[in-house]
Amino acid sequence: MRRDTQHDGQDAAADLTRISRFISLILRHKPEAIGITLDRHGWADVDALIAGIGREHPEFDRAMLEEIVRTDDKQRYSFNEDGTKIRANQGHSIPVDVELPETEPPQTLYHGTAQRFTASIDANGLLPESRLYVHLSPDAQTAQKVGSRHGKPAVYLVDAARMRRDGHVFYRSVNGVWLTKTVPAPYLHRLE
Ligand code: HQG
Repeated sequence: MRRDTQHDGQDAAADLTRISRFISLILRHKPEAIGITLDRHGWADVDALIAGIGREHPEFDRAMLEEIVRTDDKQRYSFNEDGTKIRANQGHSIPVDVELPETEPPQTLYHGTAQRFTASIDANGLLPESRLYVHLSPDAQTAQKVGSRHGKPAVYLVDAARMRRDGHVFYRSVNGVWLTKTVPAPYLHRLE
């Protein structure tokens, strides 16, 4: 097989992306996939994570983990202060409390979804589905990208100010995603 520096670089990047997806699965949904547990604040032990992933990816080490955390395009993960623990910043399906303070949202937030979900959303509002919270974006462009993950995108504007006045609680994850339990249909306005 032909090897050159460029291909090695691409292979290494592809490995990191694959492992990053796996870390996301472990830290948000399925720590048991590598036989580890999360504490109630979502923290995993870094050495246990590295050892667990190392069973499937023998080349994986602390330097690779640090690179994944540092370069992640959505800043999905955080280390604790002394670097012995790691957690996902948001996106969990398992019930952990990542200790986000209740935060006053901007007037409007956005939600990106797929067009095929809009009939159900128009009828039932936004539900968290498999996750703990509905995820909202600070701008329409980000929402559009989130929606494209599911198919032909549709974007809703969310009247966050009115929700807040009506007693709905909002959190902002450390990577800038807005979270709330549900968004009832009257607060939604379909943009496209
Ligand atoms: C839809 C990504 C039918 C909802 C993103 C969404 C985000 C309904 C899907 C984060 C519905 C759930 C989360 C209803 C909601 N009827 N469908 N009543 N209510 N839905 O992946 O928000 O790259 O769990 O519109 O950037 O797409 O993973 O949520 O389409 O921040 O880090 O049900 O995941 O980040 O899908 O994405 P998801 P999401 P990562």
